[in-house]
Amino acid sequence: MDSDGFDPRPLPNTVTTAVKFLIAGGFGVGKTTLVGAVSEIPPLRTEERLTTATVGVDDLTGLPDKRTTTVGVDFGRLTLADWLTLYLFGTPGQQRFWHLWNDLVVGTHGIVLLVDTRRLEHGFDALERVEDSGVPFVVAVNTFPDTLRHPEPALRQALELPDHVPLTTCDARDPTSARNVLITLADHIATATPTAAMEPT
Ligand SMILES: Nc1nc2c(ncn2[C@@H]2O[C@H](COP(=O)(O)OP(=O)(O)OP(=O)(O)O)[C@@H](O)[C@H]2O)c(=O)[nH]1
Ligand SMILES: [Mg+2]
Repeated sequence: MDSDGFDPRPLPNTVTTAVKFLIAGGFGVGKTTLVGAVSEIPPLRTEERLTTATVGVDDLTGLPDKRTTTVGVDFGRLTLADWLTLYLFGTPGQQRFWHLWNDLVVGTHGIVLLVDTRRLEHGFDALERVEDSGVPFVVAVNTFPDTLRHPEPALRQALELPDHVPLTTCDARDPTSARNVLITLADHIATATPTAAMEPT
């Protein structure tokens, strides 16, 4: 740890492959929470306080504790295997920051689309952007205490999600659960594109 209290955690010198994952989704689905839960370095955050000026713009239904919102990007890192590191970029969820998307998606190997099934309608625009990007993705339902357990076929139908796109559930606050979502995405990419550059050289 340096004099500023920052722990730089250098990348292990066994790592030969780095991949870029985006954590996307609508407003308040838990993107910043997930990046913070799994990151092995102190996550970079660009949070600003939500104020009364956003009442009527930002739907906080079901999010009584939410005080801030991402206005730029979240950044974290997770070394998944001794040869493989993931660079994690959490996207902003609010529509007024979506202009960042086109830059964020450049060079992305895979996307986690987080959804909150209590507010599914807020995820449709993000899903459309993810699908349009052509980047392999998985959908993860972030479960809140009052999240109803919908059967997978019903969820797939509601999201119009093709069978080849993995659909999983997680608790974005839990490092193991969040890590499993990233493993699901890594496996999906490896299966979808067996010759992908994620293999060790
Ligand atoms: N109970 C529960 N609360 C969660 C979970 N994930 C996030 N939260 C809470 O839900 C709120 C939203 O989390 P954020 O991580 O800020 O969501 P976000 O998607 O980054 O939000 P924006 O960047 O504003 O779009 C916060 O108050 C979190 O503490 C979860 O898995 N379970
Ligand atoms: Mg956020």
